[in-house]
Amino acid sequence: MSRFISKILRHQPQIIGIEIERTGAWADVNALMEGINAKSKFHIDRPLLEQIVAADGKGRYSFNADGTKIRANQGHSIDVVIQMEHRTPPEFLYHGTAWRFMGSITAKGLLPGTRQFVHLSPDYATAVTVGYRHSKPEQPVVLKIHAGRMAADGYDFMISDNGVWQIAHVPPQYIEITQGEQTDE
Ligand code: HQG
Repeated sequence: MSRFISKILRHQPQIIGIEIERTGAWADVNALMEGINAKSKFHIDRPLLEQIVAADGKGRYSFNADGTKIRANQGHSIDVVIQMEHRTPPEFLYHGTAWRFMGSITAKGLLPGTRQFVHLSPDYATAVTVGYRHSKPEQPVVLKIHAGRMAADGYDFMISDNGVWQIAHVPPQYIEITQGEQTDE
C-alpha cells in the first residue's frame, strides 16, 4: 500500500484520477483515499493512511498543517516544486548503484534520470541499501561523493524534509568508487 501511494504521489497521480499541486507537491487527502478505493485493489481510510505516514521508516510522506493534504517529501518524477533547505553538505556523501551503470556514470557523472534530482545518502550503509534496489542479486557499488569539494566549487546542495540529500548533477571528478567495506571515519 505504501509503495502504491508513493507511486501515485511521486509519479502517476492520474492512475487514480487525482491531481498533484505543482507548488508543494500536495494532493488532497480525501481525493487520494477516494481515488484509491475507487480505482485500485486497495482499501484505505484515514486511520490507515495516518498509520502508513507515521510508520514509514524513511519519513517519505507529510501531511500539511491542517491534515487536509498529503505529499511525498522527495523522489518525484512529475513536475513539482518543493521548498527544500539549501545546506552545506558534509565532506562526503554516498550513492549506491549497480556496476552495470558505471560505464555511463564514469563518463557523464551522476544524472537524475527520470527523477528531479540525484539522491545522495548521508552514510555508507544507507547507500548499500539504495544500491541493492538496482543491483540485486549482485552487490551494489557504493560511490563516495566529494561533497565538501563540490560545495567549495559552488555546487548547490539541498536536503529534503526526510533527510535525503539532493543535487542536480554530480560530475565524474567528484566521484570515487569505494572498494568493499568502509566506514565513515
Ligand atoms: C543511476 C529510493 C547511468 C543511479 C532510494 C540509479 C533513494 C545512472 C539509477 C531514491 C547515471 C536511478 C532514489 C548515469 C545515475 N548513467 N545510470 N549517468 N546517473 N544513474 O531509483 O538514487 O525508497 O531513480 O545510480 O532510497 O537509486 O523510493 O535513483 O541507480 O532515495 O523512497 O540511475 O529512491 O527511495 O535510479 O534512488 P533511481 P536512486 P524510496
